Amino acid sequence: MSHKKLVYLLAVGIMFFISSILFSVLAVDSVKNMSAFVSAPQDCLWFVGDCNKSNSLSLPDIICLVDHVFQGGPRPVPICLGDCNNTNTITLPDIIILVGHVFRGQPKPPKDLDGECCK
Ligand SMILES: [Ca+2]
Ligand SMILES: [Ca+2]
Repeated sequence: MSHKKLVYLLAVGIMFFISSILFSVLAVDSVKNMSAFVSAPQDCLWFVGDCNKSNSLSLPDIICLVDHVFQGGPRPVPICLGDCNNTNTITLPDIIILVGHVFRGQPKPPKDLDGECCK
């Protein structure tokens, strides 16, 4: 094997070695970023139905929902603050569920586990 061929093969080998290290570093980094994105703890701030963000469910929350549904008042943000049946809309059944909990001792509206209302 000639000296030129040997130098050429050595250079190709070194380049391959360096590129494989760079690739693995980048791949590990992107996997770390992806897993951080997937498993990032989300903000769990509110109770479903806590329309006035008081950290409790009571009459003012019902009034807040009634105002939105029947009077055109502002929609609670995030929507899970008023979406007591997890339909992604706020309508009369949501109010009925909240009234049932506040005045009749029925269970709390179910948590919105993939949203901000997971308390
Ligand atoms: Ca409240
Ligand atoms: Ca709803």
